[in-house]
Amino acid sequence: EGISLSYGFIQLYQQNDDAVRAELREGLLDEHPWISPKYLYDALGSKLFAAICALPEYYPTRTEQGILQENMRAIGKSVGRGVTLIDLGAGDCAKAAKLFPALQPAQYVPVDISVEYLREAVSALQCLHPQIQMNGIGMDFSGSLDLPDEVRREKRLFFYPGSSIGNFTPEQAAAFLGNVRDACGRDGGLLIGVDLIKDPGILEPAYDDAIGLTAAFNLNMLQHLNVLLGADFRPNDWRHRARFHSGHGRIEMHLEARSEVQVRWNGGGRLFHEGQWIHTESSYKYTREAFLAMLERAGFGEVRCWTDPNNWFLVCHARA
Ligand code: AVJ
Repeated sequence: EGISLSYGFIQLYQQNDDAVRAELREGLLDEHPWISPKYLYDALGSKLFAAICALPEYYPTRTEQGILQENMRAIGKSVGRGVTLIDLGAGDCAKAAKLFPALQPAQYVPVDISVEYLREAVSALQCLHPQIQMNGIGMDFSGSLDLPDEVRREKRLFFYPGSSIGNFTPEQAAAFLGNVRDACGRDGGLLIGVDLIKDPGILEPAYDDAIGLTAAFNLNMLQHLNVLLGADFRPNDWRHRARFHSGHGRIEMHLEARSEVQVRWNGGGRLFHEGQWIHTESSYKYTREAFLAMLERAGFGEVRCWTDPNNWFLVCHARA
């Protein structure tokens, strides 16, 4: 007989299906069509993103990992032990798992919109670390950070790595950081990674790689929309685009119609003309100064920062 490990997987749906469909229709029918990047993450999308992180062109994951590894002792000292580690957009939980030896969290709470993918990742990780209480939460945390009662209130450390904060506009990001600050509690904090503004010659290939993984990631959103909306998008009708807009300080990803495309979904549809695009993701890049100012405005106290030798990426620990 083996040892049976049980863990509490909490599944929450903050948005019901009607609200999701309404949001998707609103974006698709807009004069400038858009879809929130959170819909990139169905089960396949989460796998494609994990693969993107291993691409030679996609420097953020590797650079952030280098910063965390180089400074693990200092980060561990700054954060302290026995935290309640709340991992926002946990995905395969690999980044947080690398912090376990230094932080020895009392509880690990991975949160992700991609529920099935998260469930598998957490059950595998729980087997490797039976001493850590793990509670996975499937939820869209972009609107509200209301966590269930199972999540301990003591020493909350929100972990928001990978420059996921870049998916928000700076205004949204400021509001979101304020929510995190409020959810921290007095003895809590935030460990966050943010991508820094750099040469477009480095930025753009990271979002338009040679073997087409990012293109597949972007196009897969259409298949996810087909499921969510009952739509009939054909990925072959669309082309992946990624450009850095220095005025906005952001990478934009689009899906551009290769020809005139008629799309239908339950209760509606739209004709897209050739060359028309759907804006599927913005990925904002910051300067160190702008990002630190935003943390301060969100109400955080003492902040410690670490970066890589090229100054491509920034990791910050901000106390509540
Ligand atoms: C998960 C939002 C940080 O913006 O770099 C990767 C997503 N999009 N390649 C990013 C992404 C295309 C990623 N974030």
